[in-house]
Amino acid sequence: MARILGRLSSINVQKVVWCCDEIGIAYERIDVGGKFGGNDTPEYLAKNPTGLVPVFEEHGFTLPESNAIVRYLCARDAAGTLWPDDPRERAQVDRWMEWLATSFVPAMRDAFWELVRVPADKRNAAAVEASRVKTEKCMAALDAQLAKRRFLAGERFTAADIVVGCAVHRWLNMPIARAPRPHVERYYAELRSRPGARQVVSQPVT
Ligand SMILES: N[C@@H](CCC(=O)N[C@@H](CS)C(=O)NCC(=O)O)C(=O)O
Repeated sequence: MARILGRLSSINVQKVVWCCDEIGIAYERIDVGGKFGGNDTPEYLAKNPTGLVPVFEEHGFTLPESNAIVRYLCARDAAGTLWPDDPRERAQVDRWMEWLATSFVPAMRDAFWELVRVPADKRNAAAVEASRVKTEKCMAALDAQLAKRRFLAGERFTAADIVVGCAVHRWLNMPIARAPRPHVERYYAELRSRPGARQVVSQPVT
């Protein structure tokens, strides 16, 4: 059986869990990282020299990096649906996965860290505000896309919706003031109703 190494509170582990649940891949998930530790051992570093979670393992094949894992699993087991065959359609999926990794998650990082992980008396309010402003720009872009499309890359749910869905779940459940985004809220409600999303969307933001 496949193994996912990583704690479920990690957004990057969530992407892989949602992907496996969406496709119906059987796996065992092992808590690694954060308060569980285990990601600085020689054995773990041999699997992933960055020491970060997640790592996906199956039949002697080992792969770190959440977006690479999602791309691999979707290409292998969901080609033509979650990972379109047509290069132009697939590029639209990939483009939102890139945006998630290079824009949305970095924008949200400080607000998440300060409001969720740092004790109230030690928070950096300026960092939270800068992060909130950057994330709202990302949410405006997302809302504009979702005003025109049911899902990010069109009318069908794809790998892009898994990875961006994890970040939307985090942002909409963080203790922070947010501008109303009707199309994102409609989208999030639809994502939440998918059986494959259940583990991730029932996970509190911690
Ligand atoms: N680019 C990597 C980033 C992985 C990453 O930053 N993982 C964080 C958790 S979200 C981590 O391992 N933090 C250390 C820990 O949990 O101990 C990926 O997408 O998999």
